[in-house]
Amino acid sequence: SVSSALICRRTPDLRILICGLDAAGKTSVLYRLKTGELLCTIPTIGFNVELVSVEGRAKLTIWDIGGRDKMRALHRHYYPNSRGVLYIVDGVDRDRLGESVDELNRLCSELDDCELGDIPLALLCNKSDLKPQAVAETCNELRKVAASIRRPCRCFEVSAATGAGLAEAIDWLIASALHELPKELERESLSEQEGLDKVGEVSKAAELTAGSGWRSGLYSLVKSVMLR
Ligand SMILES: Nc1nc2c(ncn2[C@@H]2O[C@H](COP(=O)(O)OP(=O)(O)O)[C@@H](O)[C@H]2O)c(=O)[nH]1
Ligand SMILES: [Mg+2]
Repeated sequence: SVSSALICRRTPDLRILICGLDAAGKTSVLYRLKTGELLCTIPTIGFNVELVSVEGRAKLTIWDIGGRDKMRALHRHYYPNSRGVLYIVDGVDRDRLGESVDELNRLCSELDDCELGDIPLALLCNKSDLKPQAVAETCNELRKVAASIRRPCRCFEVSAATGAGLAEAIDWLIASALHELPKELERESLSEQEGLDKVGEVSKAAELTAGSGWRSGLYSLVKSVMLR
């Protein structure tokens, strides 16, 4: 209806969580998004939180809640009202990939327990600047994991150091959080429900390589975040 369309024009506020093992790059991703720079991080005790405004799209409150064992017990207190999750994986550290997948599965069951609904989960394979090939392999393995996750889920190769891939990941997360349809689906003039079904199929199959399909059709966004 017209009124709901008008309400939707207001820039939405979205609460986003950053999760992942220690040293995966959670804090670096947060501050890359916030400032466009890689800052020197120290292991996070407690949490970091920043407001990141994505021009014309959304205002994000992004919580980096730390990845250390002692903090885990507190995590579930941060889940309520969250609208999306950035799960950071060290794409270079192959030794800890299994541990990271275990943590991811644990996170997913905790999110299910909190009844947050189908909030989207972006899996960020970080440190692509360091070893692009290793990160691509990690990303391929995570696509299989993503396919088994019962919520919108997609893998991205990123670098907090250079900012590569981050705009696209945030773009997808915002669109999924707002249940927006990629323009390519609009062009096919599907009904809203058909479109949402298709978005679900696409994101769950998670076979699209980063950049194909969605990127071109999705809304203009975030470049400003990265270039600021
Ligand atoms: N080369 C490279 N190093 C990174 C990247 N992201 C994080 N790091 C480094 O990885 C280490 C852990 O990062 P940090 O953000 O503190 O991880 P956290 O424990 O998940 O918050 C730090 O030494 C960062 O400088 C990246 O994209 N590329
Ligand atoms: Mg940290």
